[in-house]
Amino acid sequence: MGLISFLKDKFSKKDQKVDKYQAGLTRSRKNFSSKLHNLSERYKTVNQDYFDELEQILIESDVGISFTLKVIEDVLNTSKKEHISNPQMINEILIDKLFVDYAEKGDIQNEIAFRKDGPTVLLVVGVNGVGKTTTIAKLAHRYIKQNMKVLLVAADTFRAGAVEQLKTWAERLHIDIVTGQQGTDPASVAYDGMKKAKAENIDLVIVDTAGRLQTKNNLMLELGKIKRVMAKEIPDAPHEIFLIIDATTGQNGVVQAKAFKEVTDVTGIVITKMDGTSKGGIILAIRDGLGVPVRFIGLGEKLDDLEEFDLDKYLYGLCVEN
Ligand SMILES: Nc1nc2c(ncn2[C@@H]2O[C@H](COP(=O)(O)OP(=O)(O)OP(=O)(O)O)[C@@H](O)[C@H]2O)c(=O)[nH]1
Ligand SMILES: [Mg+2]
Repeated sequence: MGLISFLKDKFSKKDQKVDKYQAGLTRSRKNFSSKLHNLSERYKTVNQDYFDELEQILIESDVGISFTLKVIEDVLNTSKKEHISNPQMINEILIDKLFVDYAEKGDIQNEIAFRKDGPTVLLVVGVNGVGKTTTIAKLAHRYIKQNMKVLLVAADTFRAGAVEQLKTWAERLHIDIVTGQQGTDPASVAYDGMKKAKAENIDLVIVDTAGRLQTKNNLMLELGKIKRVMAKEIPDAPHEIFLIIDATTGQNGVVQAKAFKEVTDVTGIVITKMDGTSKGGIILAIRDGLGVPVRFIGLGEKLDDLEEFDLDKYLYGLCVEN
Protein backbone atom coordinates (compact mmCIF):
# COMPACT_ATOMS: atom_id res chain seq x y z
CA MET A 1 0.00 0.00 0.00
CA GLY A 2 1.36 3.42 -0.93
CA LEU A 3 1.75 6.16 1.64
CA ILE A 4 -1.24 8.15 0.43
CA SER A 5 -3.62 5.22 0.88
CA PHE A 6 -2.07 4.54 4.27
CA LEU A 7 -2.56 8.15 5.37
CA LYS A 8 -6.12 8.31 4.06
CA ASP A 9 -6.88 5.19 6.03
CA LYS A 10 -5.14 6.45 9.15
CA PHE A 11 -6.82 9.84 9.19
CA SER A 12 -10.25 8.61 8.33
CA LYS A 13 -10.48 7.42 11.93
CA LYS A 14 -12.09 10.01 14.11
CA ASP A 15 -9.50 10.15 16.87
CA GLN A 16 -6.89 11.64 14.59
CA LYS A 17 -7.04 15.38 14.51
CA VAL A 18 -5.58 16.54 11.26
CA ASP A 19 -8.01 19.37 10.68
CA LYS A 20 -5.57 22.04 11.82
CA TYR A 21 -2.89 20.80 9.49
CA GLN A 22 -5.38 20.53 6.66
CA ALA A 23 -6.58 24.10 7.21
CA GLY A 24 -3.12 25.58 7.76
CA LEU A 25 -1.66 23.90 4.70
CA THR A 26 -4.44 24.86 2.30
CA ARG A 27 -2.30 27.20 0.23
CA SER A 28 0.64 24.81 0.10
CA ARG A 29 -1.66 21.97 -0.89
CA LYS A 30 -3.10 24.05 -3.73
CA ASN A 31 0.40 24.73 -4.94
CA PHE A 32 1.64 21.17 -4.68
CA SER A 33 -1.09 18.59 -4.74
CA SER A 34 -3.32 20.32 -7.27
CA LYS A 35 -0.39 20.75 -9.63
CA LEU A 36 0.56 17.09 -9.27
CA HIS A 37 -2.98 16.07 -10.00
CA ASN A 38 -3.19 18.35 -12.99
CA LEU A 39 0.08 17.01 -14.34
CA SER A 40 -0.98 13.38 -14.11
CA GLU A 41 -4.20 14.25 -15.96
CA ARG A 42 -2.29 15.73 -18.88
CA TYR A 43 -0.04 12.76 -19.59
CA LYS A 44 -0.97 9.20 -20.48
CA THR A 45 2.50 7.87 -19.76
CA VAL A 46 5.50 9.58 -18.29
CA ASN A 47 8.44 10.83 -20.35
CA GLN A 48 11.29 13.31 -19.90
CA ASP A 49 8.89 16.26 -20.16
CA TYR A 50 6.84 14.79 -17.35
CA PHE A 51 9.85 14.56 -15.09
CA ASP A 52 10.88 18.10 -16.00
CA GLU A 53 7.48 19.38 -14.98
CA LEU A 54 7.57 17.32 -11.81
CA GLU A 55 10.90 18.90 -10.98
CA GLN A 56 9.41 22.36 -11.52
CA ILE A 57 6.51 21.63 -9.16
CA LEU A 58 8.89 20.56 -6.41
CA ILE A 59 11.06 23.64 -6.85
CA GLU A 60 8.01 25.91 -6.74
CA SER A 61 6.98 24.29 -3.46
CA ASP A 62 10.30 25.35 -2.00
CA VAL A 63 11.74 21.98 -1.15
CA GLY A 64 15.07 23.28 -2.48
CA ILE A 65 17.05 22.58 -5.63
CA SER A 66 19.41 19.92 -4.34
CA PHE A 67 16.65 17.98 -2.61
CA THR A 68 14.49 18.23 -5.74
CA LEU A 69 17.22 16.86 -7.99
CA LYS A 70 17.92 14.01 -5.58
CA VAL A 71 14.28 12.99 -5.28
CA ILE A 72 13.57 13.24 -9.02
CA GLU A 73 16.55 11.04 -9.79
CA ASP A 74 15.35 8.56 -7.21
CA VAL A 75 11.86 8.44 -8.71
CA LEU A 76 13.29 8.14 -12.21
CA ASN A 77 15.43 5.18 -11.18
CA THR A 78 12.55 3.42 -9.50
CA SER A 79 10.29 3.98 -12.50
CA LYS A 80 12.91 2.45 -14.82
CA LYS A 81 13.71 -0.45 -12.54
CA GLU A 82 10.09 -1.36 -11.95
CA HIS A 83 8.89 -0.39 -15.43
CA ILE A 84 6.33 2.06 -14.16
CA SER A 85 5.05 4.67 -16.58
CA ASN A 86 1.66 5.50 -15.17
CA PRO A 87 1.68 9.18 -14.06
CA GLN A 88 -0.45 8.62 -10.99
CA MET A 89 1.79 5.85 -9.79
CA ILE A 90 4.84 8.01 -10.39
CA ASN A 91 3.31 10.73 -8.23
CA GLU A 92 2.68 8.22 -5.48
CA ILE A 93 6.26 7.02 -5.65
CA LEU A 94 7.35 10.63 -5.34
CA ILE A 95 5.34 11.15 -2.17
CA ASP A 96 6.63 7.87 -0.72
CA LYS A 97 10.17 9.10 -1.35
CA LEU A 98 9.48 12.41 0.41
CA PHE A 99 8.31 10.49 3.44
CA VAL A 100 11.14 7.98 3.49
CA ASP A 101 13.79 10.63 2.99
CA TYR A 102 12.55 12.59 6.01
CA ALA A 103 11.95 9.60 8.23
CA GLU A 104 15.30 8.01 7.47
CA LYS A 105 17.11 10.94 9.01
CA GLY A 106 16.24 9.59 12.44
CA ASP A 107 13.58 9.60 15.11
CA ILE A 108 12.28 12.89 16.29
CA GLN A 109 11.38 13.93 19.78
CA ASN A 110 9.32 17.08 19.35
CA GLU A 111 8.45 17.89 22.93
CA ILE A 112 10.99 19.83 24.93
CA ALA A 113 13.31 17.47 26.78
CA PHE A 114 12.60 18.44 30.39
CA ARG A 115 15.18 18.00 33.12
CA LYS A 116 14.21 15.94 36.13
CA ASP A 117 15.48 18.48 38.67
CA GLY A 118 15.40 22.23 38.34
CA PRO A 119 14.34 24.52 35.54
CA THR A 120 14.65 23.64 31.87
CA VAL A 121 15.84 26.60 29.83
CA LEU A 122 14.78 27.27 26.25
CA LEU A 123 16.54 30.00 24.30
CA VAL A 124 14.68 31.32 21.26
CA VAL A 125 16.58 32.86 18.35
CA GLY A 126 15.87 34.05 14.82
CA VAL A 127 15.92 37.15 12.64
CA ASN A 128 13.51 40.09 12.71
CA GLY A 129 9.80 39.52 12.60
CA VAL A 130 9.83 35.77 12.04
CA GLY A 131 7.48 35.17 14.97
CA LYS A 132 9.78 34.55 17.94
CA THR A 133 7.72 36.37 20.54
CA THR A 134 4.42 34.94 19.32
CA THR A 135 5.88 31.42 19.31
CA ILE A 136 7.16 31.89 22.86
CA ALA A 137 3.66 32.82 23.98
CA LYS A 138 2.24 29.77 22.20
CA LEU A 139 4.83 27.45 23.76
CA ALA A 140 4.19 28.93 27.21
CA HIS A 141 0.47 28.37 26.70
CA ARG A 142 1.11 24.77 25.68
CA TYR A 143 3.13 23.91 28.77
CA ILE A 144 0.96 25.88 31.19
CA LYS A 145 -1.88 23.62 30.04
CA GLN A 146 0.33 20.69 31.09
CA ASN A 147 0.45 22.19 34.61
CA MET A 148 3.97 23.51 34.34
CA LYS A 149 5.28 26.66 35.93
CA VAL A 150 6.55 28.83 33.09
CA LEU A 151 8.67 31.99 33.29
CA LEU A 152 9.35 34.36 30.40
CA VAL A 153 12.56 36.35 30.06
CA ALA A 154 12.67 39.38 27.76
CA ALA A 155 16.31 39.41 26.69
CA ASP A 156 15.34 41.41 23.62
CA THR A 157 16.44 44.77 25.01
CA PHE A 158 17.29 46.13 21.58
CA ARG A 159 14.01 46.92 19.86
CA ALA A 160 11.72 49.52 21.36
CA GLY A 161 8.46 47.84 22.30
CA ALA A 162 9.85 44.32 22.36
CA VAL A 163 9.67 44.04 26.15
CA GLU A 164 6.15 45.44 26.21
CA GLN A 165 5.02 42.88 23.65
CA LEU A 166 6.24 39.97 25.75
CA LYS A 167 4.83 41.61 28.90
CA THR A 168 1.40 41.74 27.32
CA TRP A 169 1.60 38.02 26.56
CA ALA A 170 2.76 37.27 30.13
CA GLU A 171 -0.25 39.17 31.49
CA ARG A 172 -2.63 37.31 29.23
CA LEU A 173 -1.10 34.01 30.28
CA HIS A 174 -0.98 35.02 33.99
CA ILE A 175 2.69 34.19 34.33
CA ASP A 176 5.78 36.05 35.52
CA ILE A 177 8.25 37.80 33.31
CA VAL A 178 11.77 39.12 33.87
CA THR A 179 12.64 42.29 31.96
CA GLY A 180 15.38 44.90 31.69
CA GLN A 181 15.47 48.48 30.47
CA GLN A 182 15.78 49.01 26.75
CA GLY A 183 19.46 49.04 25.89
CA THR A 184 20.68 46.99 28.88
CA ASP A 185 22.89 43.98 28.28
CA PRO A 186 20.65 41.04 27.27
CA ALA A 187 22.97 38.70 29.14
CA SER A 188 22.27 40.47 32.43
CA VAL A 189 18.52 40.08 31.91
CA ALA A 190 19.05 36.40 31.11
CA TYR A 191 21.08 36.06 34.30
CA ASP A 192 18.29 37.63 36.40
CA GLY A 193 15.88 35.23 34.74
CA MET A 194 17.93 32.19 35.72
CA LYS A 195 18.17 33.35 39.35
CA LYS A 196 14.43 33.84 39.60
CA ALA A 197 13.74 30.50 37.93
CA LYS A 198 15.92 28.69 40.44
CA ALA A 199 14.50 30.50 43.44
CA GLU A 200 10.90 29.90 42.42
CA ASN A 201 11.03 26.31 41.21
CA ILE A 202 10.13 27.14 37.66
CA ASP A 203 9.75 24.18 35.29
CA LEU A 204 10.35 26.00 32.03
CA VAL A 205 12.12 29.29 31.34
CA ILE A 206 11.72 30.70 27.84
CA VAL A 207 14.16 33.42 26.82
CA ASP A 208 13.30 35.83 24.00
CA THR A 209 16.19 37.39 22.10
CA ALA A 210 16.54 40.34 19.71
CA GLY A 211 15.99 39.57 16.07
CA ARG A 212 18.24 42.23 14.71
CA LEU A 213 20.35 41.36 11.74
CA GLN A 214 23.96 41.54 12.70
CA THR A 215 27.24 40.16 11.55
CA LYS A 216 27.87 36.52 12.31
CA ASN A 217 30.66 37.47 14.63
CA ASN A 218 28.55 39.83 16.73
CA LEU A 219 25.70 37.38 16.87
CA MET A 220 28.07 34.66 18.01
CA LEU A 221 29.50 36.91 20.71
CA GLU A 222 26.08 37.99 21.97
CA LEU A 223 24.57 34.51 22.05
CA GLY A 224 27.79 33.11 23.50
CA LYS A 225 27.64 35.58 26.36
CA ILE A 226 23.97 34.89 27.07
CA LYS A 227 24.69 31.17 27.16
CA ARG A 228 27.68 31.54 29.46
CA VAL A 229 25.82 33.53 32.11
CA MET A 230 22.92 31.08 31.99
CA ALA A 231 25.16 28.09 32.56
CA LYS A 232 26.67 29.83 35.59
CA GLU A 233 23.33 29.67 37.36
CA ILE A 234 21.69 26.57 35.91
CA PRO A 235 23.77 23.55 34.87
CA ASP A 236 24.02 23.03 31.11
CA ALA A 237 21.58 25.86 30.34
CA PRO A 238 20.26 26.55 27.77
CA HIS A 239 18.98 23.02 27.36
CA GLU A 240 17.25 23.76 24.11
CA ILE A 241 17.84 26.41 21.46
CA PHE A 242 14.94 26.87 19.06
CA LEU A 243 15.49 28.70 15.82
CA ILE A 244 12.37 30.32 14.44
CA ILE A 245 11.97 30.42 10.67
CA ASP A 246 9.21 32.21 8.77
CA ALA A 247 7.85 29.84 6.11
CA THR A 248 6.84 32.72 3.86
CA THR A 249 10.50 33.56 3.27
CA GLY A 250 11.04 30.28 1.41
CA GLN A 251 14.63 29.47 0.52
CA ASN A 252 15.80 32.60 2.33
CA GLY A 253 14.71 30.88 5.52
CA VAL A 254 16.97 27.97 4.71
CA VAL A 255 19.90 30.36 4.25
CA GLN A 256 19.14 31.97 7.63
CA ALA A 257 18.91 28.61 9.29
CA LYS A 258 22.33 27.62 7.98
CA ALA A 259 23.84 30.88 9.24
CA PHE A 260 22.39 30.41 12.75
CA LYS A 261 23.46 26.82 12.88
CA GLU A 262 27.02 27.97 12.28
CA VAL A 263 27.03 30.31 15.26
CA THR A 264 25.05 28.34 17.83
CA ASP A 265 23.91 24.78 18.61
CA VAL A 266 20.34 24.89 17.42
CA THR A 267 18.43 21.89 18.85
CA GLY A 268 15.18 22.44 17.02
CA ILE A 269 13.41 24.55 14.46
CA VAL A 270 9.97 26.08 14.60
CA ILE A 271 8.49 27.03 11.24
CA THR A 272 5.95 29.83 11.60
CA LYS A 273 3.27 31.26 9.29
CA MET A 274 2.69 27.98 7.49
CA ASP A 275 -0.91 29.16 7.11
CA GLY A 276 0.19 32.17 5.07
CA THR A 277 2.31 30.48 2.44
CA SER A 278 2.23 28.12 -0.47
CA LYS A 279 5.86 27.29 0.24
CA GLY A 280 5.13 24.43 2.63
CA GLY A 281 7.92 22.36 1.16
CA ILE A 282 10.38 24.42 3.19
CA ILE A 283 10.13 21.82 5.95
CA LEU A 284 11.67 19.21 3.66
CA ALA A 285 14.36 21.64 2.51
CA ILE A 286 15.32 22.48 6.10
CA ARG A 287 15.49 18.86 7.13
CA ASP A 288 17.54 18.03 4.06
CA GLY A 289 19.91 20.98 4.25
CA LEU A 290 20.46 21.18 8.01
CA GLY A 291 19.68 17.87 9.60
CA VAL A 292 18.03 19.78 12.48
CA PRO A 293 14.49 18.56 13.13
CA VAL A 294 11.45 20.77 12.79
CA ARG A 295 9.84 20.45 16.23
CA PHE A 296 6.76 22.68 15.99
CA ILE A 297 4.91 24.57 13.31
CA GLY A 298 2.90 27.78 13.55
CA LEU A 299 -0.43 27.67 11.75
CA GLY A 300 -1.91 31.02 12.73
CA GLU A 301 -1.63 33.99 15.09
CA LYS A 302 -3.64 32.66 18.03
CA LEU A 303 -2.24 30.93 21.14
CA ASP A 304 -3.63 27.59 20.06
CA ASP A 305 -2.13 27.79 16.59
CA LEU A 306 1.03 25.87 17.36
CA GLU A 307 1.25 22.18 16.56
CA GLU A 308 3.86 19.59 17.19
CA PHE A 309 5.42 18.68 13.89
CA ASP A 310 4.06 15.38 12.63
CA LEU A 311 5.35 13.99 9.35
CA ASP A 312 2.21 11.98 8.57
CA LYS A 313 -0.12 14.91 9.20
CA TYR A 314 2.15 17.24 7.28
CA LEU A 315 2.31 15.05 4.18
CA TYR A 316 -1.40 14.37 4.41
CA GLY A 317 -2.06 18.11 4.62
CA LEU A 318 0.28 18.77 1.72
CA CYS A 319 -0.81 15.98 -0.59
CA VAL A 320 -4.40 14.92 0.05
CA GLU A 321 -7.35 16.91 -1.26
CA ASN A 322 -10.47 16.64 0.87
N1 LIG B 1 -0.34 33.90 10.21
C1 LIG B 1 0.60 33.74 11.15
N2 LIG B 1 1.17 34.81 11.69
C2 LIG B 1 2.13 34.63 12.63
C3 LIG B 1 2.54 33.33 13.04
N3 LIG B 1 3.51 33.48 13.98
C4 LIG B 1 3.69 34.81 14.13
N4 LIG B 1 2.88 35.53 13.33
C5 LIG B 1 2.78 37.01 13.18
O1 LIG B 1 4.04 37.52 12.74
C6 LIG B 1 4.23 38.84 13.24
C7 LIG B 1 5.60 38.96 13.91
O2 LIG B 1 5.61 38.15 15.06
P1 LIG B 1 6.56 38.41 16.32
O3 LIG B 1 6.28 37.31 17.27
O4 LIG B 1 6.43 39.80 16.83
O5 LIG B 1 7.99 38.23 15.65
P2 LIG B 1 9.43 38.40 16.31
O6 LIG B 1 10.33 37.42 15.68
O7 LIG B 1 9.33 38.35 17.79
O8 LIG B 1 9.79 39.87 15.83
P3 LIG B 1 10.99 40.82 16.39
O9 LIG B 1 10.91 40.78 17.87
O10 LIG B 1 10.67 42.15 15.80
O11 LIG B 1 12.26 40.26 15.85
C8 LIG B 1 3.07 39.10 14.18
O12 LIG B 1 2.11 39.87 13.50
C9 LIG B 1 2.52 37.70 14.48
O13 LIG B 1 1.15 37.70 14.80
C10 LIG B 1 1.89 32.18 12.42
O14 LIG B 1 2.18 31.01 12.69
N5 LIG B 1 0.93 32.46 11.48
MG1 LIG C 1 9.99 39.69 19.27
